Amino acid sequence: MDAIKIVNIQQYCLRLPLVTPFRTSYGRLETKAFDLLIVEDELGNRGIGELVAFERADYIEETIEMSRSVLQKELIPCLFELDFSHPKEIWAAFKHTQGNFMAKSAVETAVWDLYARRIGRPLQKLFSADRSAIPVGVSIGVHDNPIDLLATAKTYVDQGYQRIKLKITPGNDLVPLQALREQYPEIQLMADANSAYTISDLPLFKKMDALKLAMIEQPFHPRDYVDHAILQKEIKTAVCLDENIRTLEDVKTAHALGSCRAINLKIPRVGGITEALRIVDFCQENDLLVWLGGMFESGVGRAMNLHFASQDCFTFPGDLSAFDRYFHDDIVEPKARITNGLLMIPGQSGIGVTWQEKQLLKYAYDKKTYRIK
Ligand code: OSB
Ligand code: MG
Repeated sequence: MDAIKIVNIQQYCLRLPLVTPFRTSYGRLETKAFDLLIVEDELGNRGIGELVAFERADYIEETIEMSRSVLQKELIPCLFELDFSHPKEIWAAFKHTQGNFMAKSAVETAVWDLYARRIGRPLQKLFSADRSAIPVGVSIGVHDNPIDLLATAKTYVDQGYQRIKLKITPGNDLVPLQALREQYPEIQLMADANSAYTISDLPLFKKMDALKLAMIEQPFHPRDYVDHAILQKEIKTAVCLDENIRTLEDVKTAHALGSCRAINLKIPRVGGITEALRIVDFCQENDLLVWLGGMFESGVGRAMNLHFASQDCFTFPGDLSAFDRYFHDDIVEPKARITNGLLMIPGQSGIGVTWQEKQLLKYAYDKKTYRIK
């Protein structure tokens, strides 16, 4: 194929209110801000990607304003200079920009979508995936009391979610997990601490070990590998890393030290699809359970996640929910809905969803255009 050239990028800055505020060990989220990047090639093909970074630096360091600045000053100029034949070349072209994984992912995933549309194939085929629907899980925020929590969980289980992840925070952990386990003796249940604990909480995690949890996600500091390894040796339950994992090198470190047995893989947190594919390969070769996480994506990020998670190796249900678990409305068609406990992979070419500018502008508070010089 001839060289592909990106000639134009449109950036829409949007906000969508959440259906219910989401509480974690680090805070409370009521509205999700995100940008959509629409890349256009020399033939007029288009692709779309989502910048999922948060407004506050509370989950990881990168904020949406930092991502926008790096996109404008480094990544977009770099992309305009590049002639490429396959989207996996983008990741290497960005090597002189350190970090800023979500910024990189926003354009890199847009180019993957453009490429798949350009060759007229669903994105999943580029990963040799062909499942048309996948089982999914739900991530539930911190609740004040177990009665409300059990009611929330029931609405999700009744809708067909096949796995529950509960956010825990010191003082609100063992009791709600026990309540969920009692109500659902067999369900795949796990906890996500978002780094709120230290190794001095080891006795607590030993108690959790009795609850047959599928895994405990990110109990300790986002830079810690040593204490996670100590914990993993002391408990039967798998430890899963989320915030720690930005690159394949981080996964190798975790594996070498025995810091975890599972990886929550988020494409934007590792800088895009190319790095995510390398991580999947490593995990499979080294017996690490890898599964797909989420960050309150809109329909664009979710469609991309669905295509990626349709690979056969993703056997553990991801943090991939129907649009209405997060938002009242969505900006793409078709909107993701649960049927028989499954989410469909949108089947058209690229990420398989379409967007209307009118729908983007309804939720946009800013818009920018970049053109090749
Ligand atoms: O820690 O996995 C996390 C959402 C935002 C940021 C971090 C996390 C999460 C979730 C929700 O757990 C996952 C989802 O359903 O999108
Ligand atoms: Mg997490």
